[in-house]
Amino acid sequence: SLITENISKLAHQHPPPANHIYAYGTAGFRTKATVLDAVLFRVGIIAVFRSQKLDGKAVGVMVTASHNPESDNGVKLVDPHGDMLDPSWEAYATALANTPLDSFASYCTQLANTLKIDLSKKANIIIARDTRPSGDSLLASLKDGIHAVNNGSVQVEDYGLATTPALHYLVRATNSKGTNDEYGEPTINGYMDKMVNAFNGLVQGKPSIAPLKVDCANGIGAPYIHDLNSRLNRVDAPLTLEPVFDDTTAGIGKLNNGCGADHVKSKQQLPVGFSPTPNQRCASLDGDADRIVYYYNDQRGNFKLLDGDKIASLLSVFIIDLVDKAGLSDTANVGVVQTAYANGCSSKFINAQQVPIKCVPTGVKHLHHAAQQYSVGVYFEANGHGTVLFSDEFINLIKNTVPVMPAQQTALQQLIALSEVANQTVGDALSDLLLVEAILIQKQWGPAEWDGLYEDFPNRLVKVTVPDRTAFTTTDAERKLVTPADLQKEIDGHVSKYQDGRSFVRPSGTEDCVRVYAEAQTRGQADELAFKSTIVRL
Ligand code: NG1
Ligand code: ZN
Repeated sequence: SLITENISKLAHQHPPPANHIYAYGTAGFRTKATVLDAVLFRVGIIAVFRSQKLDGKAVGVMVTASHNPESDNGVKLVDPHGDMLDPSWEAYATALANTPLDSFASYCTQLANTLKIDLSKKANIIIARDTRPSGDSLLASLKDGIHAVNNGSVQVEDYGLATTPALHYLVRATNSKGTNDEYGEPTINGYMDKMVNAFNGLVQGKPSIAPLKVDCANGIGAPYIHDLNSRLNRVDAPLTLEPVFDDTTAGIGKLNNGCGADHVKSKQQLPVGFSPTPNQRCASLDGDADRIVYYYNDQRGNFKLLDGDKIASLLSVFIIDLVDKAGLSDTANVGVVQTAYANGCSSKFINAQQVPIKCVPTGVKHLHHAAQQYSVGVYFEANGHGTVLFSDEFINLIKNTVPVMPAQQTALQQLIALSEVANQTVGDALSDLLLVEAILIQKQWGPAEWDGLYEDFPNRLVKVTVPDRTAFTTTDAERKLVTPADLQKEIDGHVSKYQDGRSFVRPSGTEDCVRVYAEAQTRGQADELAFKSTIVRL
């Protein structure tokens, strides 16, 4: 057919490198930018298929490698509701990426047949990228793929440079426009306005708090934080943002380099060359602004991290209190979703607030899915990726509850505002920042007061290269190894010697390594336990 010929012709302009195997993992395809050209072309095709399969609903494609080095890049697909690509389609994407050039076009038509996709249908693809220098040409390859299956009714909306969560928002807003549950105006302005207006409702008239230093990882977060700050100024909000590491000049190697959320969280250190004054509140975003961690130096100059677990704790305490004041504790269930990497002290703290915790395997889609089971589901990875999901039933409940007291009315209004600040599609550094700041403003708290909710167990995360990471399989939300046989027993043996000790080993879903995690009561013990788990015949 014409389309097969067209695909074949264009596919040959985007040949895959020899002997390279790709996998659509927890973060889509992600690797060195130099080997991604063919992948982007092919993702363009699968995006059109996905949209056609879903009656032309808009599907998103984000070109980013998040917190990875500037020379990496990646691509992930966003489903019409604004969430991650349906897992069954991850396999089709992987298969398409790995098909040899000569059989590629026929494989595409075969896949379309199997999936009963009508190639004459319309499709709508929304695309964006982060600030990486490779982004421009990869976006061009993506568009080539989209147009390879263009039947004349394939529509592409290119938002250029945008954050990952903004793209998720745009997809959901586009598809819900004109329906009963419109998500918001499908523009970047609409995205910002929705958050800022709701934030303003939460903090209006409250005394301002100290400015927040925001490390933008020299990425796409930088223009967004500048924009957010001017909007806050315009509405006279009690908050000012001071962006640092906001140089987005592409190709000079600054992105995520010595700064950003991943640097701060994994090194448990300040960005390089950054010296905040004692008790100054600071936050770091990652390269596509879907993660955020907070931190400060205490009076004695000790570095203190306020990671995803501390954010989840702050949020859940605040929300539980509001639900209580709204008189809905008996009808609504609030829950927290974490992964094995959540600090044991955070789990203890949250449990002590009578909030149930669910532990799920690493990967946003698992957290998001689990959080959807609650009226209000707070989910966070320790690394700072997370958000708060509000169920439709709960939103209806708070909108339809008639308050009998002013305090109840305020609580109901605040819950509605929170649901509008919180990105309902994916973890969002800007939205999370506004959620945290709204609570700190209401409580008039500095970072030390927030930190005082509980004290973390010292912990260590180590990367270990092994001959074959697929030999490592896990159970119990990745907290226990099933294979290699007997390894878990040895780890358990070590763990049992430490009070409050916890350690586990799991294969990474994004890098060719296994990760070893350990926590214990003291820094020395955590390091020792991590070391022992590392030498357990890995
Ligand atoms: P892997 O490589 O599977 O550990 C990492 C992060 C995840 C998640 C994904 C996707 C850690 C320990 N792991 O996964 O939390 O963010 O990348 O980006 O932080
Ligand atoms: Zn990211």
